[in-house]
Amino acid sequence: MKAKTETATGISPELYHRYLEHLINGNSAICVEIVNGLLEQQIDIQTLYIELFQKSLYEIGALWEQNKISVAREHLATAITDRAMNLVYAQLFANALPHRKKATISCAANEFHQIGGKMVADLLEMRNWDTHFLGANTPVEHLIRHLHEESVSLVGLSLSVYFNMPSLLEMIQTIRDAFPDLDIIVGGQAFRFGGTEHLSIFSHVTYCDSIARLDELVGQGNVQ
Ligand code: B12
Repeated sequence: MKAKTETATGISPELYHRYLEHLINGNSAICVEIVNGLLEQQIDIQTLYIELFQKSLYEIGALWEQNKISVAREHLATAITDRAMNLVYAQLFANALPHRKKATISCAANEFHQIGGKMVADLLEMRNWDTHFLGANTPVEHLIRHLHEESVSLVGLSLSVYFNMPSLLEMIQTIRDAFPDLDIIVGGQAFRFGGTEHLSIFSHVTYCDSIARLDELVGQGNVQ
């Protein structure tokens, strides 16, 4: 059966709830079918990411917090989401331009939430950035080595849990020491209730409260 959308750019509440139910029940095949249906209808990728993947994972997190689902089921939902995101890559990389600025996206050391950072990396690809996504828990010395090897124009750092703030700040300081003028953007749920004041002591570090601001903050990555 084909996925049903309410508009060309949105996801109907009915479809969302069907997807969520199958996500919770671990029905990868149906989740994949729904996502493939939306892609066939040329859903905007950012809408897919935010209105389906992010929304459902936030709901999964709330259910886990209320002890209504197990940690195992939360891991299952995350794994299905990760698979579903991989369905977009044929489309995402199809029109990559040859000359693009490089961006590296990473989680702070000890930060295991990586779906948000992966989304940001993809959304930068869509804006013509040549993006390296390093995933969760990157040791700071290896991030620095990577930045030296790749000569990037932008670093994006993701933080989901507030208790990892010291490792984020250490990471920023170490990048700042090695690359005084390199632009850094920081985002993630750790800042939901504050914490951006820790970032204000650094130059060239911008907090991004929503990926809707990516255009304004980083623009396009193609070399003019
Ligand atoms: C899946 C999950 C996990 C998985 C992660 C696996 C993986 N492969 O990623 C695992 C099991 C590892 C995990 C562990 C823990 N988790 Co958890 N987890 C989640 C869950 C359910 C989904 C996370 C997710 O992918 N969300 C969807 C993405 C798309 O959203 P996002 O991360 O917010 O990203 C968006 C924006 O924030 C932003 N963004 C993010 N990064 C960046 C970076 C840049 C540069 C920019 C510009 C933007 C940006 O853009 C993204 C797109 O809009 C959330 C629930 C929730 N509300 O998200 C809890 C949640 C994040 N976890 C939570 C907790 C408490 C934990 C643990 C401490 C639990 C424990 N006691 O062990 C540990 C911490 C582990 C660690 N050291 O990091 C809390 C965090 C509360 C807080 N903020 O302090 C949450 C919110 C659950 C809850 N409701 O309480 N978790």
